[in-house]
Amino acid sequence: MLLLQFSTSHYCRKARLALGYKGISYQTENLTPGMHILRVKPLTGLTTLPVLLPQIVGQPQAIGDSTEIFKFLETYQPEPSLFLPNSEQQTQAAMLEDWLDESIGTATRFVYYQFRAGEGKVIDPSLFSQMVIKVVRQQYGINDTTVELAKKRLANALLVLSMYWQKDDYLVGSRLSIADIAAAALLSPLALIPDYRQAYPQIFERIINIHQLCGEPLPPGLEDVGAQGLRPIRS
Ligand SMILES: N[C@@H](CCC(=O)N[C@@H](CS)C(=O)NCC(=O)O)C(=O)O
Repeated sequence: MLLLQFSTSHYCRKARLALGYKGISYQTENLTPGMHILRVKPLTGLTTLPVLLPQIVGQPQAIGDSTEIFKFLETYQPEPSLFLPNSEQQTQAAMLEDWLDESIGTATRFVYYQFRAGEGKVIDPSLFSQMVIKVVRQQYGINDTTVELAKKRLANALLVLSMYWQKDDYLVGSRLSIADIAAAALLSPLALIPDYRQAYPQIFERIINIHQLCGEPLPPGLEDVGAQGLRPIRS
């Protein structure tokens, strides 16, 4: 299988976590933002990444959108399952995943690019990096006002997710689901922002655990913490 991705995208990380959890071997092709449309739109009709190309006879040529990739992977290789056996719990996990995709992943993007353009400029002050950040900010309408709204949305989400993850190791049910994977991927850009790291240590502990369960390298900002070893998820 081939995963078309932006190497730094948190939605592409989400797809990699699922592939890793299922132990499916795949290759990645990193696309250049802007130019990616030429490759992706004829395949899916969408402009977004990730896109999975199964490259297997009898399977679809291309699957766009991380949620659709989850569904495909679950049918293609049911075990280990990312869908919960209890249908009520699976519906709840799917609702959480959708909320994380549509609302929280976007809020993370706003807060992250605001940080990278300001306080976090030192991470990569190069002209190229700052130019990419500027284009992304324009593309998504990221400015002081929209960032403040995103921060409020995120604060609420982090409170709720901390509560869920503190009560149980998993957001829904008693094993890893699409909700945990979506949360781990879509909150991961916050690992580079000191305020979030200090305020929500247990969230980042969970993000590390989930990456380890999925065999996915840790996101920027967590590599060193991960090496020290954190409390494992209870079995
Ligand atoms: N709902 C989509 C969102 C994916 C998404 O927003 N991808 C961004 C990268 S993080 C993208 O491809 N943006 C480029 C564009 O919209 O042209 C999914 O889950 O796959």
